[in-house]
Amino acid sequence: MKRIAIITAASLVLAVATTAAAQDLADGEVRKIDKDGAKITLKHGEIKNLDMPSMTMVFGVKDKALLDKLKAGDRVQFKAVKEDGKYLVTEIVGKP
Ligand SMILES: [Cu+2]
Repeated sequence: MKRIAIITAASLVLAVATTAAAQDLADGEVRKIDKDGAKITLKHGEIKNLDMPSMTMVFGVKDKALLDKLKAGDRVQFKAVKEDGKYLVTEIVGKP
């Protein structure tokens, strides 16, 4: 009985680690673009790497060029990080 519990725990840890790497990109929908301010408002799904539930919020962007081809209403996948207490989008991928 004890052995089964240990094996189960080990596979759970492995599954969580694998999931974290594969799901670095979060789903989002563009609500607002502020190019001058280098900001984007996104309605986003769960962001696993930030341990954040879905919500609508403003992110800074690492590079203003990320906003070039985006407009409100676009569905995207993006990567966000927390840097110096601020949430920053570092990568945005359009969704077909
Ligand atoms: Cu959020």
